[in-house]
Amino acid sequence: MPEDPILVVGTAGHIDHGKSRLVFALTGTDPDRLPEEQARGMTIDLGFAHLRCDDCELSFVDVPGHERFIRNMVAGATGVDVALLVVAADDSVMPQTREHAEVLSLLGVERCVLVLTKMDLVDEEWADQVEEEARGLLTAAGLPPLACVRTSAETGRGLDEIRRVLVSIARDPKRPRAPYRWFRLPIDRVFVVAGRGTVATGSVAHGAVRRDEELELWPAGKRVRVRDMQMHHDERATASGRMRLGLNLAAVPTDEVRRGCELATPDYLRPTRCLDVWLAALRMPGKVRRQTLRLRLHIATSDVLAELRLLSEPAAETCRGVFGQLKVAEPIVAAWGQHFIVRDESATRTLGGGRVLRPAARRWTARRPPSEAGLRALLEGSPRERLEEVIRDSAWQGLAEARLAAEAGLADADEAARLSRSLLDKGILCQLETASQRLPVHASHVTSLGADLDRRLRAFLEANPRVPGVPRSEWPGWMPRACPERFRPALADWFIAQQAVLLNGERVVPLGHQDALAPADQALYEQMLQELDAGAFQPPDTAALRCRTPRNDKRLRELIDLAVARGQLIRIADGLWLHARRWEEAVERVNSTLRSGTRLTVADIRTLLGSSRKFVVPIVERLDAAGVTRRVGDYRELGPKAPRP
Ligand SMILES: Nc1nc2c(ncn2[C@@H]2O[C@H](COP(=O)(O)OP(=O)(O)OP(=O)(O)O)[C@@H](O)[C@H]2O)c(=O)[nH]1
Ligand SMILES: [Mg+2]
Repeated sequence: MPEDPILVVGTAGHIDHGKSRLVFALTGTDPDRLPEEQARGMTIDLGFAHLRCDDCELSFVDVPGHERFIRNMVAGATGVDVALLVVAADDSVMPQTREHAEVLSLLGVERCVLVLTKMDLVDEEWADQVEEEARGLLTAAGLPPLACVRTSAETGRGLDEIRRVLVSIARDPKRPRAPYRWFRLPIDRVFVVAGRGTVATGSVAHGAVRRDEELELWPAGKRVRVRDMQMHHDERATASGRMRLGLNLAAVPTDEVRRGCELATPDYLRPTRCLDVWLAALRMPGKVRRQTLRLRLHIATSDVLAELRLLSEPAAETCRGVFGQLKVAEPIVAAWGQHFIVRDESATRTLGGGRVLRPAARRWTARRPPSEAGLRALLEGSPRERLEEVIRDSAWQGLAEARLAAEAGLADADEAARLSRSLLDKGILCQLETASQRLPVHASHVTSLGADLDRRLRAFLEANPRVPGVPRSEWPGWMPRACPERFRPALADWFIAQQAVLLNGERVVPLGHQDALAPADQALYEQMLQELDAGAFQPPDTAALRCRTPRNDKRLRELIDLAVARGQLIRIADGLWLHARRWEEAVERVNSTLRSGTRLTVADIRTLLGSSRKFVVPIVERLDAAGVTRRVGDYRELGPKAPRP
């Protein structure tokens, strides 16, 4: 059975315009619960009330209008489905009417009802003018009102109409809902219930939660258990979607929870002190235009000092649609797409606001400057494009799917997995795999690494002209340190498989590599080969080579390695090489004799090859290793890889 519609309604508007009295008149609950509020006749902190209207549950968050308490207003306006913008008909639009309208718009509140209060004090023509002014303001703020209701708390006028409007919004099947499956609740109030302990309340941002579920309490990141929960004093076993919720947390001291803390599904959020953002609007706090500003960030129910750095020099006193990076004074949590407000450092003026693009960003530096294209992809791109950018930016970090989803603003880890697969299919990502793990990497990193490896490989071979290439076993060591060690062999193989480099025997060389030798080396090389060829099956070792001098010893050894890599020499044992022609001859002679049906002893082979005992033993062992022969007692028979005639 579908749940009854629930709507979280926030008030907004200038001080003394009748917000609290309206909530009282609608619900019968006075939202001004603090003694100080009662004494001063004004709202200081958030107030709460609720009303059941037919099948709809209407929750009210009443905010203060006083300019000194805007931080409370912002905390309350976070997470409301619809705002009642209250304007006293006898006073019309005032400074906090404007400021609240701007805050609502910057926080992404999409639905607003204009309420003219105190209609018992003015006539209709007067009210027409007030309505026109207020409508103009809201429309200019991008929040055209869904309805305008004229009310009086004295006479009760308009109250039924407000209820009717709210019920129709609550029942609207097209009401936007956050697509995220994770549970998230920014806490706006904490209190203790005797015998039950700490209760934290707030407007659920999105997701579902069950009794006894474990959540993370941020920014500390502590795991807590939901002992039980209530919506307006009604016990609930589960809750999902936008609503006011009070969560009774097991074994959490009250001093560990305060407004600004958040509760969320484990592994969804993580603390950050640096965020890449987009500012829908920003007014300079002082007379001078600056690229770096100190200000106060209001995000969800928390507010912290922050330093904002704009991507480019501000062109005017008011910027619109600009990118920036926020460095905050204390750790906070944030998610992609989240709305925020910025106010001046002394908290007297709202300067603007925007949305989070990268919740956990790296500091912009001269060495690692921000990518405007990347920021734009996060702002305007499709979910798949955002995921692509998050993976590109994470380089070799290999974020888990849950993290990718949180940072790209995807519904859940399944969506991240599905979109990752489509990026892989399109070749936008490469996937490195070990037996048990996978690391998706943006193809651009692999491509640019390939170009870099090619350059380094060429430079290495140029500096070492007699080295025939990088031994395959050493090739993973050429992979970047940024790539996790366990994935380096897979990455190294990937370049070979993609033919970004070539495998020449067991050596890695760049494409089109010609190991041309300098003339002096070439002469020595040929001499060495000739001597080894002439040595037949009793070839000289390096010390015995006539072409060797004390000065060319190292060079000669390198040339021998090169000849082995080129397949012109066959390494038999330490310090013993046969010319490739001689090796083939040995294989041929031994093979044809064995094929004629004779078994051979080592002494027979020595005679067959005209060799001596010192050489023939390693040669026969090498023939065994190559599978040309097979040892049976004192004899050699045909091996499994003996060439067929
Ligand atoms: N005559 C008349 N007075 C009203 C009406 N609504 C509110 N008032 C009075 O206006 C004063 C301010 O009302 P509140 O509801 O406290 O105003 P508020 O907007 O909540 O003020 P803050 O919370 O401080 O921003 C109170 O004295 C109310 O009794 C109305 O419809 N008619
Ligand atoms: Mg009030």
